[in-house]
Amino acid sequence: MTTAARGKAHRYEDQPDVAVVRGVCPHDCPDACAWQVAVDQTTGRAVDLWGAPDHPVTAGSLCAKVDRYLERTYHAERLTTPLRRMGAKGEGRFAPISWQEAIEETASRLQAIISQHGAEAVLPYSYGGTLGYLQGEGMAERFFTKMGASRLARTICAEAGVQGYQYTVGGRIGTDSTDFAHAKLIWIWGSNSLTSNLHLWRQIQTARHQGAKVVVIDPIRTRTARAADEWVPITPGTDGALALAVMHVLVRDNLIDHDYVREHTIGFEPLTDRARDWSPERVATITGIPSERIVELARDYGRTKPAAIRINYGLQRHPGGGMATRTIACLPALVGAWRHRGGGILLTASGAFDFDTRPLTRPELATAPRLPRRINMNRLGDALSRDPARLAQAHHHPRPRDRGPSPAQAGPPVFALVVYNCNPAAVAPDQRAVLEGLRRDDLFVAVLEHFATDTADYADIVFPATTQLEHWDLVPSYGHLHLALNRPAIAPVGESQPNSEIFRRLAAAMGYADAAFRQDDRTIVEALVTAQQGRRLPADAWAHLLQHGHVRLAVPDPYLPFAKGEFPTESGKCELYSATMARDGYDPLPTYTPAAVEPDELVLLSPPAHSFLNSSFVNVDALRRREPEPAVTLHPDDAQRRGLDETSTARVHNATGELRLPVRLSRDIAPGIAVAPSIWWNKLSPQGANVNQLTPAEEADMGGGAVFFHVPVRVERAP
Ligand SMILES: Nc1nc2c(c(=O)[nH]1)N[C@H]1C(S)=C(S)[C@@H](COP(=O)(O)OP(=O)(O)OC[C@H]3O[C@@H](n4cnc5c(=O)[nH]c(N)nc54)[C@H](O)[C@@H]3O)O[C@H]1N2
Ligand SMILES: Nc1nc2c(c(=O)[nH]1)N[C@H]1C(S)=C(S)[C@@H](COP(=O)(O)OP(=O)(O)OC[C@H]3O[C@@H](n4cnc5c(=O)[nH]c(N)nc54)[C@H](O)[C@@H]3O)O[C@H]1N2
Ligand code: SF4
Ligand SMILES: [Mo]
Repeated sequence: MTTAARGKAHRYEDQPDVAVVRGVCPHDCPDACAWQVAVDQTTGRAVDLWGAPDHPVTAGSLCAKVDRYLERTYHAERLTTPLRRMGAKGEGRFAPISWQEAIEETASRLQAIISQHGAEAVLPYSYGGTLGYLQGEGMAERFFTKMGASRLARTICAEAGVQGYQYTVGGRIGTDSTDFAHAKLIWIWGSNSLTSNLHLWRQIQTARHQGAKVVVIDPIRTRTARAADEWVPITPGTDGALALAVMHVLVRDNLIDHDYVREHTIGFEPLTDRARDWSPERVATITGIPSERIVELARDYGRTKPAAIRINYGLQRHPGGGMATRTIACLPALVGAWRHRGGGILLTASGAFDFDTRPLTRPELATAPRLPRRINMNRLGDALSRDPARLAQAHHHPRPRDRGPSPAQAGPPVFALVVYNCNPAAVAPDQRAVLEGLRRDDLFVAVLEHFATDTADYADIVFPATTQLEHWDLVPSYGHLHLALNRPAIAPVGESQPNSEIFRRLAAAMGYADAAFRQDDRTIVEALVTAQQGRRLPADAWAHLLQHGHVRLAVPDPYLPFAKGEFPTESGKCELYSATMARDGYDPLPTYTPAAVEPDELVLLSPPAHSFLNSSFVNVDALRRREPEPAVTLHPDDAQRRGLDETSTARVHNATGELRLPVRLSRDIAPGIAVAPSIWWNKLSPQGANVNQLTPAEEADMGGGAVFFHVPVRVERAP
């Protein structure tokens, strides 16, 4: 792939009418690939796109989805003008209007709502359409801060795990993903790397060529599990128990790195007592993993050095997901894995960026006397309800010690929703409640989008947004240590504008006179970079980015964050016992609490489809054709018990909703689970509704995180 990409670059270097522009993939993916775009200078069209050969992680290749980015950018259904709704909400009938009309109408609706109900009646709603600093929460943050709008707790993906992980190690940092190449044992825990983190696989392959063993712990035999040396099927939501049994064996068999534990951890004695309760025999009945296998896993982990764990977000989308992540994060310290290059654990690298984002977000623009309320994005259905009790429930309270307000103090109902970089009608839990809220006649909805998504169909006003080929941005990574600059390669398609410009225009129409709303995109990006120079970035980072397109963070190379302890926790140690957790209302020691599942229920999992990125790319025909039509996959034993086979249609239902899906059978899943792929567009699904009809808006134990993978359902033959 690398050679091919180099060849390409050379081919265009010989063509004076083709310019090659550097950029970076904006998608919600740990790989943050740097790319290069060939643009025909006579037509102004992008004609080719490939992975940057000189980026250490991208190494010349993009994934199959983003290989189709030009198709997506020049898609016949790209939104090219602002739109005003003509039909009923959800119907998707619009008429084109001018930018001036769209901006003025939106600003005047917002102003009327603010003067009648206060600025908290406006709710911004955004997530991972782009991970760019600027087109993500850049100008948008300035705009909503100035307004004093409700704030959004962006909890839909990773919050439970991130909070849990931080209790143990203190920061959102871990093993450098490129160091996985040096590991001798790799556990991939709750992650389908070949689908969702492709470029890690290259490091893993390097490690395997040098004799490393790769074990995948997952209820599904994913394509990653198939490619690995071993698949350990686990009952969903029981990973914390498995980690406790591993600790039990490590202690019992004395596979502990006592020096590391003594110097760099706190709470080993009480942890030892706790782990004693979690014998492999007991945990076998919880996890479905035979006790001998648990013992083998633990011994392997204790004896192989370096051992690296790639833990990811699959296992934390559960009621006990925060505690499970916190528990697993203790393991590397117990065996001293942090000492070695290629040892440790990686959940996210985002904390390594830790930029001072004030030059971007401008917190000083706030004028409200107190911080506005914060709404948990997983509770969108409740947030859009007129019932004060439900609205109170939508307030973010990430820890037991954080109390939500009483209904009387929940604040005004939401009367305006401004959606950007997100498709909540398809991706948010409790879809019925979300759609019911979006249908409210007294709710004004503005959506910034590339396409008429399920969400855009509910908008009063739709703004056409530019893609990454058309705007400036700066993109960090949550999977590696390289920052990349994105330059616009082509002119905006149609009349589309960057999010930054749309909020700039809205700010002007709202009468926000601050200079912050007149700064241009390139200036903002440059100011953000220069503010980190000499701190998180090398002193010449901006010049380097302009020339090379990407730059490594100014962190040591190799990057072994905890080789000498130095955990950014309260104690400065890896907290096996956490006083912070006790104060926050949790058990200070690792533990496991089972989640409720009735005997006749299956646990429905809906992990990402290989060819989609969340709900992005579902409308790219070539990619949709690669995905099988939505179906529910069952273990043959579970199907037989229900009188189902591959000719049947199943009724899959629970208290949240119901779907009818064709049945598929597979022995590549653990018994007791059902699998349906995410995240189809509702309107492109055979039934007009996707799996989020069934996912409840309940919260995980930490961070107000979503529980997309703890969805108990009943499955029976559809009449
Ligand atoms: N192609 C593609 N790539 C993507 C995405 C996409 O939609 N498509 N999404 C992107 C986003 S937003 C994110 S957050 C990341 C997600 O990346 P990851 O967090 O790595 O998530 P997945 O790769 O979906 O892997 C989740 C895995 O967890 C498993 N799982 C579910 N419950 C449990 C459990 O209780 N225990 C264990 N051990 N495993 C469990 C599922 O079966 C699944 O295989 O990927 C990003 N990359
Ligand atoms: N059942 C189930 N549901 C899930 C998950 C699951 O595994 N199963 N995964 C969850 C996870 S991990 C996540 S992160 C969320 C993801 O949910 P979202 O963050 O909503 O991700 P996408 O579905 O990709 O939608 C992003 C939208 O942003 C738009 N967009 C992209 N770039 C821009 C831009 O520059 N400007 C504007 N205005 N728009 C842009 C895209 O066109 C797209 O429609 O979904 C969650 N939902
Ligand atoms: S989605 Fe991920 S793997 Fe694909 S190009 Fe973007 S960053 Fe790379
Ligand atoms: Mo995510």
